[in-house]
Amino acid sequence: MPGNRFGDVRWLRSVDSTNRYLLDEARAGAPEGVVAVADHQEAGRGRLGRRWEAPPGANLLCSILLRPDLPVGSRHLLSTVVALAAADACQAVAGVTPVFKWPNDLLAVDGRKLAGVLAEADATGQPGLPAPVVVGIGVNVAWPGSDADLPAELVGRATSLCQEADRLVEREPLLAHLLAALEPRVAALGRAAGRSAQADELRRRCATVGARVRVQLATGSFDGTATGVTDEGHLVVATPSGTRTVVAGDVVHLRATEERDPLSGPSGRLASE
Ligand code: BT5
Repeated sequence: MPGNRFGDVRWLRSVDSTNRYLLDEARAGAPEGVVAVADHQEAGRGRLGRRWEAPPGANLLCSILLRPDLPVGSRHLLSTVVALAAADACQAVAGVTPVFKWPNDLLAVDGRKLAGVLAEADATGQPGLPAPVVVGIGVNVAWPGSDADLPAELVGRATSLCQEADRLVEREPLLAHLLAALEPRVAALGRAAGRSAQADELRRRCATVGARVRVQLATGSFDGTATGVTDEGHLVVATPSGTRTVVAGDVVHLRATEERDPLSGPSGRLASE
């Protein structure tokens, strides 16, 4: 792809994890822009040690090596631009418009998960090269075809582009669109105004903003109302004890069920969606 830094696309038949593969390549000095795609991952990684599931050949499983010259506080935007580029590709190739759930999920309008992003950095760095960040994304393309395909814990929680578009969607054009859309978004991160524009797009399309949320941190959890996303891509949450900015953490969207559940207490019970 002329003018696109993502020209070195390595399509692997099977690998434990495309993120692991690319982190090792980065440690061996691979340049920015290498892309690893796999038909199958034996140990696909989610965040916080979780697993990413996909049967062989069905979904887009890819990782992108970036070597950003970014303020450290803005690193979150690397995941953001990959998620935004994936959403561009879902729209262009499948006619599906995802919404975002902070920090890293693409959801269908009914809240089921279409894609997840996992960014992993290598702190050690390589001489003469900016430190690498590998951003991996799994997009459900053909799997699940329906809830019947899913393990019990994902029933009602995962969907695919084929299901949402109600037609065949292919991985190759999706990847091509994703990489084409990613180029100007990564370039924009080099300027403060560009970073702010990417964060603004996330802010406008993020279903988390305005939602009641439970934020789970390594140190515990708290509830509040998400009120915004900073120019660094961090989540702003209003709580009874003041405003908190969440740099990294898990977020559950909450909904009041009082009116639907006569057994809930006077303050309304909150249930995770
Ligand atoms: C994520 O984690 O959403 C990040 C997923 C990143 C996967 C890509 S694939 C290419 C690259 N190489 C890798 O090894 N990883 C990246 P998290 O927010 O922790 O979500 C994981 C949770 O989502 C799991 O615990 C399940 O509950 C659920 N899940 C697993 N597979 C799913 C799927 N295909 N669709 C929807 N939800 C899924």
